[in-house]
Amino acid sequence: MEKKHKAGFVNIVGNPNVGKSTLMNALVGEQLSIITSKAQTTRHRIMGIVNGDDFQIVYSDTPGIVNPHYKLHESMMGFVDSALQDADMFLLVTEVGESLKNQDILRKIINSEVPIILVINKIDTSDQETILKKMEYWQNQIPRAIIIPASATEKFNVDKIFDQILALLPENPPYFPKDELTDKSMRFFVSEIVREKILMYYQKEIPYSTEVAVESYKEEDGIDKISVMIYTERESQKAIIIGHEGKSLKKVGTEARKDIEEFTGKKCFLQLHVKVLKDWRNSENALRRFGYEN
Ligand SMILES: Nc1nc2c(ncn2[C@@H]2O[C@H](COP(=O)(O)OP(=O)(O)O)[C@@H](O)[C@H]2O)c(=O)[nH]1
Ligand SMILES: [Mg+2]
Repeated sequence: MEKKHKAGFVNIVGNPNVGKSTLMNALVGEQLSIITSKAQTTRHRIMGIVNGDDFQIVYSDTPGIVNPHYKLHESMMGFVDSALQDADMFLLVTEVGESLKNQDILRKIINSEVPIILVINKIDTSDQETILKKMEYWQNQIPRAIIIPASATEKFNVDKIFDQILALLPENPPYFPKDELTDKSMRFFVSEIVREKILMYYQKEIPYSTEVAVESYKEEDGIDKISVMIYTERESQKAIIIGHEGKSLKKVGTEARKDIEEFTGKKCFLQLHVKVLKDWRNSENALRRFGYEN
């Protein structure tokens, strides 16, 4: 008799900076989502697919829940909303110091009909007593949740989360071809890698007022030639991105190129340009062009 096939959408949601992207990368075994210590690193819904002979898990990493101040944020929360709608189960990620905040989105998750695995992440920064108390706290808050303490960076209990997901996965045919790893293109990952370097090397509002788009992507024999545009909201920000004698931009380019080459396994010629696009965070046209449609 043929074994039944399981498949489902496992949607990873939670507050900013709790380790959602780190956890998805650990579960998928690939660096699909960029990770930094800054909030709002993730701006899109990014799928990471794990395939087995008789199962397919479609993870979705999502932006951390924020109160929208810009149209950009509204669109980011639109991605979270889409993840609320098609989830077969939630990985609700919290960190060890965190308690329940009264947010709409969290309420919707708690009141939904699908299973919740509540991850208490970053337990490497805590102690046994605190962790046990936190587990009890969450079990009282969300009685139907399965609580798993974990450390995404130390890969502690990631296997346990995986086993639990597999146990809860519904019977379904695969949603995507079995050799697919993600729903996103190489162009998307290149722009994310460049954005990660900007988040790492610039301070204050610079990373938040910056967007990155691939202008052209030519695959040639043994080398990819990629041209990337960095958009800022103001001239002053553009000057900061470029830096004295272009040194800052050069560093972004060098570091991004290394990561892109590691990701593709191929040599890369990366060109970076900077342009001002006034108030792009509040412009519907610009946001659409940058792929923030939901
Ligand atoms: N100590 C510790 N730090 C973590 C852990 N998981 C993630 N982080 C860090 O938390 C920060 C935010 O991680 P990220 O995955 O981008 O969080 P997200 O905003 O929820 O996607 C980064 O600096 C991570 O290195 C963990 O298990 N332990
Ligand atoms: Mg993230």
